[in-house]
Amino acid sequence: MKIQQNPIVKRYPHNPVLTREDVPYPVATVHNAGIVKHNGRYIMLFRSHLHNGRSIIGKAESTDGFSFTVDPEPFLIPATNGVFAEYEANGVEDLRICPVEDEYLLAYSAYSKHGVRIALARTRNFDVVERISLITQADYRNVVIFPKKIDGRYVRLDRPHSEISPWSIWVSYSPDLVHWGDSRVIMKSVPYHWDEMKIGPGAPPFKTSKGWLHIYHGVFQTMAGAVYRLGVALHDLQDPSHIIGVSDQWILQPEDPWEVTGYVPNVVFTCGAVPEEDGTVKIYWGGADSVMCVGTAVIDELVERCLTDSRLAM
Ligand code: BMA
Repeated sequence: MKIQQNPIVKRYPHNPVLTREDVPYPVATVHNAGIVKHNGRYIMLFRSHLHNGRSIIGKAESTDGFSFTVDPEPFLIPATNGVFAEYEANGVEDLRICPVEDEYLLAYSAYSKHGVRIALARTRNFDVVERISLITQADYRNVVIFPKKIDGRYVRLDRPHSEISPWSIWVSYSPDLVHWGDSRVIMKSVPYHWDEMKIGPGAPPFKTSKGWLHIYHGVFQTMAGAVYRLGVALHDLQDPSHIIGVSDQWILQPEDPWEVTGYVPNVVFTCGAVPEEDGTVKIYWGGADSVMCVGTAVIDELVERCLTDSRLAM
């Protein structure tokens, strides 16, 4: 008997939607893209490894969210002067596009000989980009910012590096996008669970009637290396530091050939998702750090998983 699988995230049948062959300048990979719908067009800001092993960010556009055309030139490369030049010298990676009130905040990993930290930039139209500040010290990755200020402050999730306790998700607040504080841990991996090794923020959270929905990544260490999967958590609308529920089950794991093999095998990694008016969400993920893929889920079903089949947040 064949067991019928009914995945909660339905893969687009023509994945991958973007590969290095689609890029008009030389790159080794295309992955871990932030994405939003801006004026009816999908704007994707994707990471590529150059042939020196360092990463830059390219831009692709689409009218339907599935078929993308890449700009002739990269969108964001390491800064060449000022403080950003020192901290971006070894590459820029895994950019999230966070729609916050009336602008887009771009949060990305900045690599240098000093480690990895998060840089923040802003744009309104994807033509002009203004760098704001380096908003963490070293050894932080995966910053996502909630769409709305709460009590006058911006709210972000991030993932500090930790050799002492499992890599966990933290919350911080800022009045001005530059100074961040009131930090505390709000979600941890669970021992002997699919996310037991580490977790980190994924796509910027988006609003549902039951809470902010956050698609995150979780990692499990196997004898053959780490496996990156996606999970989902629901945060309180008034107080995002309060987690209402975290789905016990993952929502996506590496299965397609371009997720199972590639530059880094067994990876699905998200930096962006687009909620649609019909109640679905398009989730975008890098497959094996090599290509970009998309799938669709029903938002209510993701919320339901958090409410009815939840594991403890910590
Ligand atoms: C993480 C980051 C991601 C990457 C993932 C899998 O630590 O480097 O950019 O997709 O590993 O290699």
